[in-house]
Amino acid sequence: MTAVDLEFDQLNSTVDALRRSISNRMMYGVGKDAVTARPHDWLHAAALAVRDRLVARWMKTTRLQYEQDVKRVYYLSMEFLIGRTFTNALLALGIYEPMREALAGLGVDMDMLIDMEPDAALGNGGLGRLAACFLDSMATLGIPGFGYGIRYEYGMFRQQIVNGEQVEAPDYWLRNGNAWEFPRSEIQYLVHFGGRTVQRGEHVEWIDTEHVNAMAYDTVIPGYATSATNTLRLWSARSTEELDLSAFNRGDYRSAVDAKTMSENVSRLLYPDDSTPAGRELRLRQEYFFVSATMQDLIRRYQRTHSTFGRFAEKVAVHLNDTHPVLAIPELMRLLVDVHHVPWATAWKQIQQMFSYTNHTLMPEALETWDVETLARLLPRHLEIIFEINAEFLKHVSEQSGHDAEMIRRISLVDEYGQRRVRMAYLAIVASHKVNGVSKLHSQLMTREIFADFARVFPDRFTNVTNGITPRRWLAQANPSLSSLIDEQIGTHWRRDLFELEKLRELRHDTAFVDAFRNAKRQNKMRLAQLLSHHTKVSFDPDALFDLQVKRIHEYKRQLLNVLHVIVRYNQIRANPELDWVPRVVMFAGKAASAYRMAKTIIRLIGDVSEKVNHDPLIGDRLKVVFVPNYGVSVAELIIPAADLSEQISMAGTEASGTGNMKLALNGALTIGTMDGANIEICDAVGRENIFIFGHTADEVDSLRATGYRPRQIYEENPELRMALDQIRTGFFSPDDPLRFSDIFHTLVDWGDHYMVLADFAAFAEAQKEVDARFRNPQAWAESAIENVAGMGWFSSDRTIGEYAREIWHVKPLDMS
Ligand code: 26V
Repeated sequence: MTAVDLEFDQLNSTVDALRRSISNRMMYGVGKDAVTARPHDWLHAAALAVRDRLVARWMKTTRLQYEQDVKRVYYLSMEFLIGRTFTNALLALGIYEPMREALAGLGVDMDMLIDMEPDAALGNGGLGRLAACFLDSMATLGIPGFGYGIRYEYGMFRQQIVNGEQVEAPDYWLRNGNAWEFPRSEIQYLVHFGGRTVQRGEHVEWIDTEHVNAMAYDTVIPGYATSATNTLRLWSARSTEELDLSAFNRGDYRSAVDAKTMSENVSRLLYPDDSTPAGRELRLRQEYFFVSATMQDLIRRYQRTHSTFGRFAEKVAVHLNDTHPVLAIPELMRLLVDVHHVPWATAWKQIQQMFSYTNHTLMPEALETWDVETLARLLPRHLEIIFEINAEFLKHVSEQSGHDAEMIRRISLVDEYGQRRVRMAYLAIVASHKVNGVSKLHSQLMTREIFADFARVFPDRFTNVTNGITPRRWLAQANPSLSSLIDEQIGTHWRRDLFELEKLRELRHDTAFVDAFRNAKRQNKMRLAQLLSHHTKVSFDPDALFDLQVKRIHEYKRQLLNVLHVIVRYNQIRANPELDWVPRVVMFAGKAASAYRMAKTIIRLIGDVSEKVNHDPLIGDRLKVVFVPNYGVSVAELIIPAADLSEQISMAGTEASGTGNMKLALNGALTIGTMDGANIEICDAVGRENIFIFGHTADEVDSLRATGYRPRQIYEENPELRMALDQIRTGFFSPDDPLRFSDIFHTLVDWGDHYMVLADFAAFAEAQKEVDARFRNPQAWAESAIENVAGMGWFSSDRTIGEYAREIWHVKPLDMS
């Protein structure tokens, strides 16, 4: 920051200045008198006062970007799981304490305001939260970047547990307005659907379409301790139809608004399903809606300072967060070729230089395809363009590697078996100069399995960039007790350079530090225990081992493995209550996709097991089981700092990376995990002796499957496991409905146990014994926990974004001086 900026910031950061701003914003922004203001009004006024302070930085950044004619990154994502903004912005600006005082001076409790802000939950899980961490890091590093997505009116559903079952409630997060966004009614683009194409002279025209307007809403993304900021631009659908007045006058109110409502449905709702390519047509409309507006917007921005497309690829990088924005490729081709009359070959070359793509999952059912008929009806011109790209690509491949008809069929962008479908991931690969996976293992498996043919055709295209998380939100903000201790020891710079945490390693034998470290954890556990007791009417011992599995509910993540172990443990304690058990609180949290039956049954099982265990007088504090409802960013911020143990137990080869694993380790939890995703890299970083690794590796999973996996045999040969499974099957936990969980039993024992829960059970139980043994020795446990925190430098999303910027986007930080 320059001296002038600093002085300006300091003037604005005093308690007095803040108090004046809040009062002003209450009066002129909210339009209320402090005397009648309600809590929401205070939140709004305070947020506006904070936002005002961001705007000066924002404008400066934008001005410098134009002056330096920088290359910009367009990060396209259907999801941004931002969470709350208030605390994050206060910390970025360095005005957290002054704001607290200013509000107190006005008679307002800041903690109450913080808890009132709704989460911006515009994402499902890992992929959406990663996008949010990336925005934070891009801004902090001064990388000129824009997030582009959809301003869903309804975000991720709120999860309620009613009689043990997940019930989804709509999340109307905009109910009380959103102080952080700037509506840009002057920035609107027409997005077309349907119609047909005609050849006019040399050019193709797309005509007879229906359309909807995409209107921009901008949110400032502050960088931490820098005046650099970025922009998150989200599109909202606005009808091009006015109200049908004659219908209205006839009293036909429904049809008067129907057309308008229908077209505006495009940005109504986030698809709350990350396991099936759901929602079909409306989902496709969403995808096209957002990329069309985004491509029009980036062309307009480029053209403000350039009169030809000659330097387009030098100035623009487009990143596809998974395949959901892949239609940006044919859309940009269409705009360049049909509208701006750039020659096809030139346009295609530029696109290949500009685009890059991240794959986030190997699960075959999550790989997007769209059927040719639907595309032909909704986006006829794009389908033509895709066919053309495919023809050229297949020609290139057959020239290169001969006419291997089988190979050509396999890699065609159009799957010709049965109903013809376009494979969106393949289109992304062909159009991108770089394709990356999100952990070392995932990137390897990607080129060995799902994209093996492409890796042979384009060997230099595939790369790895291991995920990361922002230390600002996930340590500084979520865990003030630990971060203030770290500040005392090594200063505050770790927020910008997470490798600084390595300095903690040498403190692991320093008794004063170890005590303080344990005390910080204990404080977090007490806070959580109180909250949970309040909600569940069950008491939790803050000295018990807090064991957390928090993530979407999915069979591959194997919450069932964890539950089975809980049941076995429960039976063991009942059989031998006199033994010296390490007391544990096992917590689960996570949402199930609304149509995913098995995931919902798993939630039900956790609930039924916890009912039984928590109310069994023989058990007492030795074992407690909790399902924490409505897992999301804010709940994560509350519970992750309280964890002792982090469960990362997916079947090896299924979890692309995981990012919760990083958040938990950064907050001093030890991991029990398989050699999957980023767990492998976490193991390298923290040391094999500070993590509990168990189970089949990805290669072992393959060979076990190849030689014939027989789960029933395991069931028959392991009496403890058999008892637990029989209890599930016979209604021990669901006496009111004994067959409730019989599908779980059969899935594991008779129907192939696809995710090899039983194959890893014994090893998991052994590893859990080691966990207990380590926990009995508080000194040893604390040392390992410190090693975990100290080793997390690599997992900062600043490191991740640095790699993307250098290796993939070829962009440099803005010069802020
Ligand atoms: C698919 C779909 C299909 C249509 C409906 C909505 C929807 C939403 C998301 C997805 C794909 C989910 C993929 C995903 O979240 N992958 C996770 O990405 C994380 C960040 O890279 C990674 O850490 C996790 O391991 C991976 O599961």
